Amino acid sequence: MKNINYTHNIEERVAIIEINRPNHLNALNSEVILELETLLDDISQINEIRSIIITGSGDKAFVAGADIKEFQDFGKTQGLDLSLIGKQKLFNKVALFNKPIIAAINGYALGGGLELALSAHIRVATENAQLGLPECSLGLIPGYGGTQRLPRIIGIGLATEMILTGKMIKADEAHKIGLVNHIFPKEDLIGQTLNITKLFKTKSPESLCAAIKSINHSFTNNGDNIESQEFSKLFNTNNFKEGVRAFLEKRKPDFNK
Ligand code: CO8
Repeated sequence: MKNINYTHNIEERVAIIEINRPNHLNALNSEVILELETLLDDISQINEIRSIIITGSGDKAFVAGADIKEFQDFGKTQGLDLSLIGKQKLFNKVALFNKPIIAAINGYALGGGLELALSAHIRVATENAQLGLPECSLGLIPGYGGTQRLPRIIGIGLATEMILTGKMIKADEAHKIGLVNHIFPKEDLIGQTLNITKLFKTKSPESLCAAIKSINHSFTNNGDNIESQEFSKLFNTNNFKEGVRAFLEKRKPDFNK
């Protein structure tokens, strides 16, 4: 793929996606979004891969936003398409993915870049990361889910301030307000993130998928019902039987069949 470096480690059951447009600070244009969509569709079918890390190439940026050059001449109809298609192809696909996705933020995560990280299930960052939603400075608002997901993650008060001021915050502040879960040294970002993904290997993949779906519906009217539905479906999985049998037999479950 032209704009993505992709590796996977079947033994560790993890895929690493690196967005690779360093000369444009990894800004997301429609080509990158399409490549990510195709790759995610492929990975969703690979049972051996249990989680994904998304990061940016170079040491300056995770993703510095949607590609401003691409939408500079757009009108209302194209703007609506940009938002809806981007959500369908990438942002909502990430949020509802059937395996955990961690955004490893290695520098600027701005605009659509932060919105991509907000769609991921866990965010970790390097000390030099800077996060913000500067869309109002461009005469826009966050259009890839930022006004919806940021308040859910950090609360409406702080989210409103971040969106209306467009202010970038540094990694330590992002950590303090729960926007990123961990800060890791730059040189060991992926190594430390892999330590989190190792824990997913010891969980039933169907449970992780159901938990992601259920958590995505928190703050909605139907969340409670979705949780019960997802919970009940798991009783029909072999991995539920394996998990319970392993507990009773005082051994570790083997979810890797
Ligand atoms: N789009 C396109 N190109 C970009 C972007 C971007 N978002 N960010 C950086 N670049 C390019 C620069 O134009 C520059 O290219 P060139 O060398 O050809 O001029 C190159 O990357 C390097 O950038 P800088 O020289 O600016 O690097 P600095 O270290 O001086 O500054 C910054 C780094 C502060 C990150 C600066 O690049 C910047 O402010 N970038 C824009 C950040 C931004 O506003 N992001 C939000 C974009 S809008 C958005 O994401 C909207 C999403 C939701 C709406 C769309 C869906 C509906």
